[in-house]
Amino acid sequence: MKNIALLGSTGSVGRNVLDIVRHYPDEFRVSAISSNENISLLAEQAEEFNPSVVAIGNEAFYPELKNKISGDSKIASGAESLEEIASDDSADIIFMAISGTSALKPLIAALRKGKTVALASKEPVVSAGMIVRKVMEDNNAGIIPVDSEHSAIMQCLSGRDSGDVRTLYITGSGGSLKDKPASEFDSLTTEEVLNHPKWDMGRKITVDSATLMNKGLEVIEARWLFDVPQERIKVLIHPEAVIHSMVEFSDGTINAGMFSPDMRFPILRALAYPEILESDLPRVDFSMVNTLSFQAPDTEKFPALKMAYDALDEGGTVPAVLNASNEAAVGLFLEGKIKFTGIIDIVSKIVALHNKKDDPSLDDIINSEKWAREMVFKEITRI
Ligand code: MN3
Repeated sequence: MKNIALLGSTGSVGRNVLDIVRHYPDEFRVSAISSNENISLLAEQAEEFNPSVVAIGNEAFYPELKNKISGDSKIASGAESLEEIASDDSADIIFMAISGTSALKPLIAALRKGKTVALASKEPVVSAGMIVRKVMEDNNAGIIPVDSEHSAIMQCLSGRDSGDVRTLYITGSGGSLKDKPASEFDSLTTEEVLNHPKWDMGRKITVDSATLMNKGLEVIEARWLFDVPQERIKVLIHPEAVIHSMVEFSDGTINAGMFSPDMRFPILRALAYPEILESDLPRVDFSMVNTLSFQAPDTEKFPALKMAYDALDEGGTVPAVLNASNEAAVGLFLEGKIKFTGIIDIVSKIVALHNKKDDPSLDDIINSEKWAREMVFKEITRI
């Protein structure tokens, strides 16, 4: 029986994790859950899974949550409570499904304790990849990727290290705007952007898929998770979304990681790792897949991808600024405060304004992210 501390239990990934746990009552137990502010769902989940700890990130919701929970779970609140859960000794796996930059401190706390982390949150690895890698290695901790592309890469590598890798191919379906002409981008509504053809995901990541920033962030994520330099990481648009990434080895052979586009596959892989558990998840039916096609991404129409490679080349605090300004700008787009094209305009402006710091500390990363978010808000109050 594995104890799972689940950070971000009410989001799209978190709900899928609980769905897997429900199907394997003899394998997994949920020891802790957390949400930022969705107290009604959090209370329901506490009722069903009876975790030892229930944490609410936003302290203002603590009294209301306490009223709603009748069981004997301990109720915690605030950002520190997430770090506590992340470093809890009774948990065998820390499952991080918090979206955005708030995942950074809990991730570092878990790695410092030598924990195994199932990581669905890509942002902390994007912002602080070099530090995350070092803390992981220094403390003999482990990260099992849950992002589908990186889960597929892990599947392809099957234990081999980066020394045997020639190229990592990260595939992507192309997002909701693949076939829309760029001339229409200015007038896109949030609904049009959120209408993803293949994956059902949270709102932030769906917007990132539309700009292709998501692939850019995944390139940065892969660079640090697998210790492969960016020149060896390529992005391919693969609309059928059957192959989730590929690894070409130095002898020229290639492994492809395939499964139906359903987050529960990488989640189950991560929870069961290094075992493989029997599942009844929807299989790939090759009689229905007539073609597997691949295209190079259109970097003129979607400049975000090049911005991500450039941020890796620049290094230091630049990826953190790219990540945080993107997160803030996407938030503004979702609130209807800026146009779709405003996202990338703002991000490139803030990255260009940033005075980077080389060899940053964790505090430098956090401060650069804070600076980037403030700059985004300044930018729109000027408009
Ligand atoms: Mn992904």
